[in-house]
Amino acid sequence: MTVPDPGRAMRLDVVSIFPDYLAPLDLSLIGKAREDGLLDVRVHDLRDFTHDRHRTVDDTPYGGGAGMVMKPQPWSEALDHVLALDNPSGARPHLIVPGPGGQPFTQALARELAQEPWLAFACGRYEGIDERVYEHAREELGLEVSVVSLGDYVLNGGEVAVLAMVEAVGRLVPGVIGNAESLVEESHEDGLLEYPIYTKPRTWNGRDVPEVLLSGNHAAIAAWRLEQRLARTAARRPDLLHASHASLAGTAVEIAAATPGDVPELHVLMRACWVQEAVANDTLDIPALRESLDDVRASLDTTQTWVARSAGRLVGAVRTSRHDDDWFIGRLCVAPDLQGRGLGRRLLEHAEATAPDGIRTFSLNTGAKSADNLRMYKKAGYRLVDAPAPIPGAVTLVKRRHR
Ligand code: JBE
Repeated sequence: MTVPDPGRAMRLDVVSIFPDYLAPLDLSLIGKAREDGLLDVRVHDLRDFTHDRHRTVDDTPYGGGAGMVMKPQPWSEALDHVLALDNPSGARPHLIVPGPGGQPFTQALARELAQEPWLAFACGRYEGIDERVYEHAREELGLEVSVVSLGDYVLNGGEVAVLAMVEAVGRLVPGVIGNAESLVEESHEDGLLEYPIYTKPRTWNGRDVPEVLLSGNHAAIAAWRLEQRLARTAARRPDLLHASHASLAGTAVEIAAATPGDVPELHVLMRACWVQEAVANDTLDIPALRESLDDVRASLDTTQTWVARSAGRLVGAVRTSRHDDDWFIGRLCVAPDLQGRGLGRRLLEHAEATAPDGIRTFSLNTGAKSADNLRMYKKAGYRLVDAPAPIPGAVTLVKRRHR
């Protein structure tokens, strides 16, 4: 086992009266990350901080009531011990106490916690921990303390919740999972559940894989998968389905290759969209804003342009062009009254899905101050690259192709 690199590893301390419960943290990806020195996990036995013959950690509740309460003194000594251990990063731990009365543990919280250098988990048992331990940790020890719940059901203690949280947080620590993109295309990363997946054989037990997946038509596959995600989310987790998703799920928006007949409307749509960009970025010096009707017409020959129509109306567009192994996605636009409903994302996914074999990266440009665009692209897995501005005031974003 490699010694964790203290400057690099995320530190995780777990205090429990059942340290053996945390043994699974030696296994699988999290165990491997520990061996690789990416996670520095230490498990402590709360009973080591008791001083009586029976190693007592609980007592009856003041004011009466069912069950037992964890005594403050062993917890305070256990926390002192954790804080006193070698701490090269100079940080203080964020203390997480799993409990059914906490804030919900979500992917968003996992992402936040993955940014922290040091997490300490206090596993309560019985009815929970004496309230003064929380106050002491905050006020005397200066720790950030969060009560976090895995879900609305009652477990016997915090250990199972810690296993889940360490796994969810640990896999977001850079290096723990090889392919960073496999982290992006997942349920809960962008607010929709995943589409159904299939592997060989093509027919199993008389059941066929959906025909579209065998078609080789990337655009059709992407459209089918998005439809499945929307349908699944609506059926299983309607709470996740934004009004926007729902409204687009109801209206058919069709994406088709642009033809010369689309050009006048496309020109008007582009003007409307890039006036918005001009205002957001405080410049008129945007090539897209200045494309003439003839420029737009000519672009149909030099790029692949796609238009989205809803009930006959042209509501969005995008164009793609190949530059060696990069697929450049340009002029992505959505009618101003329909923005923020996932249509831009759909056009983006469509543009990506039409990339031919041999493409390794997707790239695009947007205004440095186009906050909504930047948010959407980042959510879709794009990252800003440190390159000269393609035009003044613009930025380049890139995403590796995920196959
Ligand atoms: O979800 N949790 O973190 C819990 C911890 C302890 C007991 N029940 C829970 N649900």
